[in-house]
Amino acid sequence: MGLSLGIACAVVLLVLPLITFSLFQKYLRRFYGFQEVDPAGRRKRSLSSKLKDMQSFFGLNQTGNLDSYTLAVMQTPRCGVPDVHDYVHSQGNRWTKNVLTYSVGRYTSDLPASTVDSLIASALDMWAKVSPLRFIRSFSQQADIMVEFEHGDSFPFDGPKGTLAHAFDPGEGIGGDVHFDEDELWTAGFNSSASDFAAHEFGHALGLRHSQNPESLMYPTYRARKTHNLLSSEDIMNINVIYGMH
Ligand SMILES: [Ca+2]
Ligand SMILES: [Ca+2]
Ligand SMILES: [Zn+2]
Ligand SMILES: [Zn+2]
Repeated sequence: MGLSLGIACAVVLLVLPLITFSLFQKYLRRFYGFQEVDPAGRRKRSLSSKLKDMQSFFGLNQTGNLDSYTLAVMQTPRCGVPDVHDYVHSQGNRWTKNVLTYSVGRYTSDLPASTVDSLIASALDMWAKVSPLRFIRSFSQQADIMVEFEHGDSFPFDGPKGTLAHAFDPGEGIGGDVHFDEDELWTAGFNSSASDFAAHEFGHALGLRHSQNPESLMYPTYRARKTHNLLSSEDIMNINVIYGMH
């Protein structure tokens, strides 16, 4: 939490109220299941109650108002996977096998393919070290985990910043796939944290959800960490709950 709060005051001064309102609705729609009209005809939950859910997730004061701390979190680049899952149809949250294939379908034009390959290998290795899971490189377009820097699904990205990547729960087809937003500039300078970020997305591909614990690799916002290539004890416990111990 501290990481986002530090920049709160600087950020809020730069923001126009109108832009803010649409950002805020979009954020709650995308990550907290806010709907203007509830298709089931039940009483819809108000925007402010969804905002309280978001504030609670990030450990902020649950004011139900868009204060500067809340806004700062909403403007922090993050993963595209929602923070609450009860409204999303889930395909099931684990693979029924321990040996998974992965393949890079489309590379970014920002980095050499060999750099991307080694980032992905080291990100997957973080999970393999602490679980019975094994990852085998494949060149097929039908690998279990397809990694893409372009994508054609119904969850469009948003240009630079904002959402950086997203991933799908274990399952057939698009299940387990990881997509990075090619509108980001994936630079070599990003590398020190890039394997952590990729490992976060692979966590979703293995069935993990977002964590409220800022120490966890599965925390939803992107930030530079002091240490790299390290899972938190919570991450290790959660992957072991699903797949068993190493
Ligand atoms: Ca797949
Ligand atoms: Ca983006
Ligand atoms: Zn995520
Ligand atoms: Zn996608």
